Amino acid sequence: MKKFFETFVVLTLCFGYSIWSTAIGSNEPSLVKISAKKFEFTPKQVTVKKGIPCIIQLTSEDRTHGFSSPALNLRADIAPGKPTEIKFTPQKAGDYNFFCDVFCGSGHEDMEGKITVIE
Ligand SMILES: [Cu+2]
Repeated sequence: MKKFFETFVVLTLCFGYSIWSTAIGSNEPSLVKISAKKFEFTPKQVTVKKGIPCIIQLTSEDRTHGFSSPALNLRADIAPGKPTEIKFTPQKAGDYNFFCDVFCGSGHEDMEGKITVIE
């Protein structure tokens, strides 16, 4: 009977802890920083987790750029000296392209990157 009780206590603690840590973990959005300059994004590739809220913090090192990912329904202007945040929760695993949609000079067309959403 004592053994049973001990097992019960241990299981309750483990189970309780896993629920608690899951709840804490999912409340905290992951922060992804992307910086833009002529004519590239740094980093060019970021990975986020499906179902976990995510904040993309965009900064520009030179002039106004754009950030657009139509497949994820994300779009923002990135003005220099003013970080822009986009909050979203990825719903589906996959690769999603993003690009600059504010013409910033010759080379603008190559300004792109990829968001990878993993399960
Ligand atoms: Cu551009």
